[in-house]
Amino acid sequence: MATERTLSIIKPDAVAKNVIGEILSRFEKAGLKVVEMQMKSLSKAEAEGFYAEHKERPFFADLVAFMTSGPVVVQVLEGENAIAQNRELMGATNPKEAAEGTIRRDFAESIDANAVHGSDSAASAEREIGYFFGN
Ligand code: RTP
Ligand code: MG
Repeated sequence: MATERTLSIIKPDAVAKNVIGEILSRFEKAGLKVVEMQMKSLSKAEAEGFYAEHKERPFFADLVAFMTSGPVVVQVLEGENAIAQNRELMGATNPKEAAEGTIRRDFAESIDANAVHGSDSAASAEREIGYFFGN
């Protein structure tokens, strides 16, 4: 297995719930290392650009409104198989379908306010890390 990097975002609902530390702790306990990190409020243009792949989807406007509703914490996680491992720790997009013990099952309220983002492929990880942290 290869050492990979993936982009993770702690979304506004989780920041508001005061569980930044608990979520980071899940990554660390699973062996993923935080190698870059910033807390910021996304502008509308930043959120639209980040989720550009979804711009034709019916939920796009709600997604952008949610992602700009409060500060987020953006980090790069590094470790063995980091992209898939992070997705596993996160759980399904809809927290009602997320497995027990996953971040979304434990901290997310709804499919819109679902606590975390994680890159879904090597190509996405490369683009998303560059989007926030450059190359
Ligand atoms: P993310 O990109 O945020 O890590 O989430 P994901 O890969 O699990 O899900 P994705 O399909 O990429 O969708 C991005 C975000 O859009 C919202 N969404 N709403 N109402 C809906 O049917 C719907 N589908 C997706 C979710 O907040 C999801 O995280
Ligand atoms: Mg996605």
